[in-house]
Order: sequence, then C-alpha cells, then structure tokens
Amino acid sequence: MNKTYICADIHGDLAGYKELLNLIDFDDTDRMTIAGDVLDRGKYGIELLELVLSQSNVSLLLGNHEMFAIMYLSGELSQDDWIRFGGQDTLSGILKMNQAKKEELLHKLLALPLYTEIESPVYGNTVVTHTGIDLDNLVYVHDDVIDVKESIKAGFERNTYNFMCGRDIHYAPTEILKRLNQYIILGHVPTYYINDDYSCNAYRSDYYMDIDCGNGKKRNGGRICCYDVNDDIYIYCKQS
Ligand SMILES: [Mn+2]
Repeated sequence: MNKTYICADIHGDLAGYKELLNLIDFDDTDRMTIAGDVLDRGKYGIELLELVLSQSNVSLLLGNHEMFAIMYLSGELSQDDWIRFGGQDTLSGILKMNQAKKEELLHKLLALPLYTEIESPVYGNTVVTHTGIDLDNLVYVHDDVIDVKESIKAGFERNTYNFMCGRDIHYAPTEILKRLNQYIILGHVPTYYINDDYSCNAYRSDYYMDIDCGNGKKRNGGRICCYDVNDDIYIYCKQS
C-alpha cells in the first residue's frame, strides 16, 4: 500500500513484468516508475508499452530503445540499424500497423519524459532517468556542483543520440560524480558489466544506482530488478 517502486530495462518481457506486479502485490495505491527501455530485445515490446501506458499509476521514462522507435518512425533510423540494436520484434509489430496507428505510437513515444524525481528516505530528492548524465554536456552551477537535471536537459537538447548512447554516467570519474547535486537511479547498462563479481544484482554507489539487471540478455543470467524505494530493498524476478 502506498509504495513507490522503480524498475528499468524490461525489454519486451511482458510475462516478466506481470510476474513482477504479482510479486510486489502492486495495487492502485502504489506507484511505479519504469526508467526506460520497455522495447526491443524481448518479443513483446509493443504490448508491454501499451500495457504500461494504460496503467495510470505507472510512468514510463524515455530510454534509448524508445528513442530508436521514434527515430525509425521519423525516418531517421534504418530497419537494418534498428535490428542491429535488438529491434527485430518491435519492428515486426510496427510493420503490421496502419499509418494512423503508427502516428499514434509516435505521438505517445514523443510524450515520454526524460526524467522524474522521487523522494527517497535514503537519498532525499532523487532523479530517476535512463542513462544518467552525458559527460560531454555537463551543466555546472559553479566549479564544485553539477546540476543533474539541467545536465540531462542540455545533453538531450544538444545531441540526443550522444546523450542516449554516448559517454554516460557509467564512464564518469569520481571527481565528476562527487559534484552531482542529486542522487540518480537509472538503468541502461546491465549491472553484470559493472559489478566486481559479474552478478545480476543492482549496482549501488554513493552517487548513483543502476537497476538494469540484464533482463534484455537473459542468457547472461539477466533478470528484472525492482527497487522498493520506501523499504530500500531490491526485488528480483526469477527467470521465466
Ligand atoms: Mn538503454
């Protein structure tokens, strides 16, 4: 009851998402933020997108895979390139749509926000976003403080592709991280690439938390991770 959850990078796993909602007893009084990448890799990206957009207490943020769909629908990404990025099944779904349906989808995708803020008992006012900051477009309040929200906006506006697929927070040295003015919860990079033990557990530092536990690549042991903000615990879906 009245809980706040965050997950990320579900990647077309409709059954896994439903399993997660069951596991956490998600009800109308709870809130869920999905920090991007419901599309691609898994089979049911379009269906998953439709479901989360229909849930009034679930909000979806823009991930690079939603951006790929926007680029494809806007004629800025070729089918071959999208397939290379894992878009095969999403593309098949879109190819079955008529023009009106495609336009409706594009309209919905363009409305997805880049970030949101939640109140964390551990970290205070916290930014939730997909990739974090773009190291090539940091906005300084002064020498010692980087404005996280302004950096996200600047990175996206100056070079959307670079912001989504470039040198993100995972490449940031500690001198940069310690200047961030807010804690960040994000996904995008599967945590087995970051964790010292290569595990599919959430990654957590003093500056940010990555909860993409690799559900897009289940063969690597990847799974859905959900962060329970109130109780400061992680809930993992077992592999289906
Ligand atoms: Mn991503």
